[in-house]
Amino acid sequence: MANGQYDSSRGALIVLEGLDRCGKTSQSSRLVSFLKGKGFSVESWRFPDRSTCVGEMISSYLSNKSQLDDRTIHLLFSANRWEKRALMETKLRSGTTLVVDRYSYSGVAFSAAKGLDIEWCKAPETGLLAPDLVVYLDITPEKAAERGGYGNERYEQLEFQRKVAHHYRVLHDETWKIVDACLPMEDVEKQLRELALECATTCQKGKPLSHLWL
Ligand code: NYM
Ligand code: MG
Repeated sequence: MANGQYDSSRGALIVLEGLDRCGKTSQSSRLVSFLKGKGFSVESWRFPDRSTCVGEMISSYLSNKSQLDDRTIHLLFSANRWEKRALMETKLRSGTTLVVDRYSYSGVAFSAAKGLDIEWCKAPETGLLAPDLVVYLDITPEKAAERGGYGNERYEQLEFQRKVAHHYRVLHDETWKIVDACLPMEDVEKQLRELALECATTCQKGKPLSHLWL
């Protein structure tokens, strides 16, 4: 009988990353439905979580209703993850899988695209829970821009997205699963399902939780 908390069954932390308009949001809701259908307890999360006080400040910044210094907004995005960290751990340990639309990698890639030092950007993320799976929905900034256009939020501009794409390339490691986001939606969905199922099953068997940065 396992008595240590580290060898008990748990939910998986699955993160979807990518440029704006890469299809993360649609794919994450499809994936959640699929995993539910397979009998997993699963929730859909996203960062920024705009429902908190910190999230409201972020939302107001993104919609150009407020101005903030680049480092200040960076730390707010990070604080928005920290304020959800305890709940995240509770959910995972109680067996709920979380499919998360953006995480620390967005935090670093978007802020580094403004010229902030990448190591400085990573520092406040240290100690957050490490994802069990990072799927990068790969699309060129040009193709993403063709998809029904961007909204009016800050960062949703081709030139900026090119810099973000560059920083995702710098950040990624061999554990990331890269999925071609330009494939038909059903093909992207199928690849995500396979990756997520394998990951959720491994976590069910008691894979230990770990922390950023790996
Ligand atoms: N974003 C998101 C950041 O700049 N830093 C972060 O830590 C996170 C999580 O917020 N353009 C940016 C990326 C997006 C924007 O996210 C809003 P979304 O997924 O479009 O709501
Ligand atoms: Mg967006």
